[in-house]
Amino acid sequence: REIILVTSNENKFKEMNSIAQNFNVSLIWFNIPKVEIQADSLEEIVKFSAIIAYNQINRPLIVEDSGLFIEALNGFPGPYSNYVRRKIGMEGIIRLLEGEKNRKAYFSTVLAYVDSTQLKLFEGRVYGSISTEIRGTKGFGYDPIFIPDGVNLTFGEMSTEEKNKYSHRAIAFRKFLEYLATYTV
Ligand code: ITT
Ligand code: NA
Repeated sequence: REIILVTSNENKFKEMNSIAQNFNVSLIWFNIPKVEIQADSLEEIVKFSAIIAYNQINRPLIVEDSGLFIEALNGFPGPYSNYVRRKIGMEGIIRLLEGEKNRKAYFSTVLAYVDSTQLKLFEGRVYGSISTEIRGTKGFGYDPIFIPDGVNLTFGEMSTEEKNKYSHRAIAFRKFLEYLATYTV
């Protein structure tokens, strides 16, 4: 079975492809810009992205939108994670949390599947904390400052396979793959 993944982010493709193989799904990477509206929730953003992509491609596909939600900052940057990373970077996040004891945060992925009959959402979350310094050179985005609960490594210090044991994206994608296994268009 083939499923198209629309994303401009090669790391997302790599992470998901390594899981897809275990489910006998071949993931086809469409490296085209995902159209992103500005909205206050990942769900709303990804629904629009999915519909726009489906209108262009007309084949069953998935897109996902992810964000980092920091408790002491009331969930900021959340759906604005991309913009915030470009503006202030990981250093900026560490600075915002200077002297803050509560470093709890979670990553969320909302994945949308769309075909000719439906649009369906799958969420994945991983809880953890923001490190006090940047650690590791693997992964992408905020990986070097996020420590998932249960280990002392940042995502930036993990291989793709290790990150997939914990990550928001892996959780959302496995939920989708389990659904897909029971579903025929
Ligand atoms: P798309 O083409 O799929 O949109 P993107 O990299 O822009 O790729 P998002 O909009 O979903 O992806 O990501 C929002 C921000 O959160 C962006 O700065 C990412 O680098 C970061 N991010 C997303 N997933 C992440 C992960 O697993 N680990 C670390 N940072 C992540
Ligand atoms: Na994006």
